[in-house]
Amino acid sequence: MLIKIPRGWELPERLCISESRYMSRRQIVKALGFTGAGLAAARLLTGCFVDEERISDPTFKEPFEPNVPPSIDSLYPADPNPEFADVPDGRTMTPEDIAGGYNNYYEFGINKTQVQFNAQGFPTKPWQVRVTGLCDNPFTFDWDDIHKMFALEERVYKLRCVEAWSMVVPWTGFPLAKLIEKAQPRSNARFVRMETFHDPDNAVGQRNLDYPFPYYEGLRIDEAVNELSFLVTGIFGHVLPNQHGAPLRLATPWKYGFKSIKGIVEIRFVDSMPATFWPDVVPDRYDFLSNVDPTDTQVPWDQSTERDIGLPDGSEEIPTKLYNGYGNYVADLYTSDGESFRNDEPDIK
Ligand SMILES: Nc1nc2c(c(=O)[nH]1)N[C@H]1C(S)=C(S)[C@@H](COP(=O)(O)O)O[C@H]1N2
Ligand SMILES: [Mo]
Repeated sequence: MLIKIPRGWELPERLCISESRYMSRRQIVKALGFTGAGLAAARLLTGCFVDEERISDPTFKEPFEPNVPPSIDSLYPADPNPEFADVPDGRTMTPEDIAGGYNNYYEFGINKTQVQFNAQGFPTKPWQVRVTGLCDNPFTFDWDDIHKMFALEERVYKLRCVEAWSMVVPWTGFPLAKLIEKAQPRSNARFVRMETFHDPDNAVGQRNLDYPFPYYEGLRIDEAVNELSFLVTGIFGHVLPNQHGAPLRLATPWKYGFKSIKGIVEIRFVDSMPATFWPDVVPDRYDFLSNVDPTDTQVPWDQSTERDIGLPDGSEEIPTKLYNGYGNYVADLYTSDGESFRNDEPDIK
């Protein structure tokens, strides 16, 4: 069944269609020598919705722990890491159904409330993650290893989306630094590139050719080994449900949410700055670092405040903090040269 789906928040007000399609159409129109009027007409013809098939029944809610064997289930809930055990900054924990009912995961469509349904039944088993590139100990690990390879811990983190909404949730997982230590990166490994699965048969949003799937992200290696960088296997004391990026996603709480890549299948050590998904989709708006910054004016959403999705509508706007309030962990990373990659061209696609 084809239905009309509202525009995603990541799309700018002025467009009814996604910018990447707009960009490529603009390039085509330019190449054909059409005028602005021709472009406007082309845009009108496209209509104001994206065709997306709804693949599941929205009245059915997937249980949060589908098919988890007892040997893995028993690892949850993991012990809280005392450093991140409390809800920070006088915030409140976001209720689980709200966090799990409002998701950015374009692989499952651009409508945040629909993602949980479109992601139902997505096969996360078997799953393989490749750790590869410039390292002495490349390895792959599977669904069981994701949960068993390193000691799991729980951390309450804030997540701040560039769309100026935020939430506070308890993730379960392990430090990215542990995985990096095991991989033994070489001295020329200056960045870590991560990639999401590609499975358009099972991920309806990946049939939307406006976006350059599979999703890809990256960190500087010093960011990746920072204490805060966390590979996430669970939430609210159980295995991660699909809409949050099962079976493995990243949490980098001082950066905008889109850096926290979901559905990871590859972690690759590279020697120069990798291209990343959103800066490729909307050039000049997002940069490689994308640290939370209340003074940022390159994005269409006012970054000075944010809305906590767990609080009732109309509640007070919360002032946004530089580095999302995690400056004591990460500010040192950005005091030397190379702070902004805004105008840098990625070397690796
Ligand atoms: N693969 C993939 N990862 C992704 C996204 C996506 O569309 N695809 N969206 C990002 C964005 S914009 C945000 S805000 C967070 C949302 O995470 P949550 O749904 O668990 O709150 O996931 C990020 N990771
Ligand atoms: Mo986001």
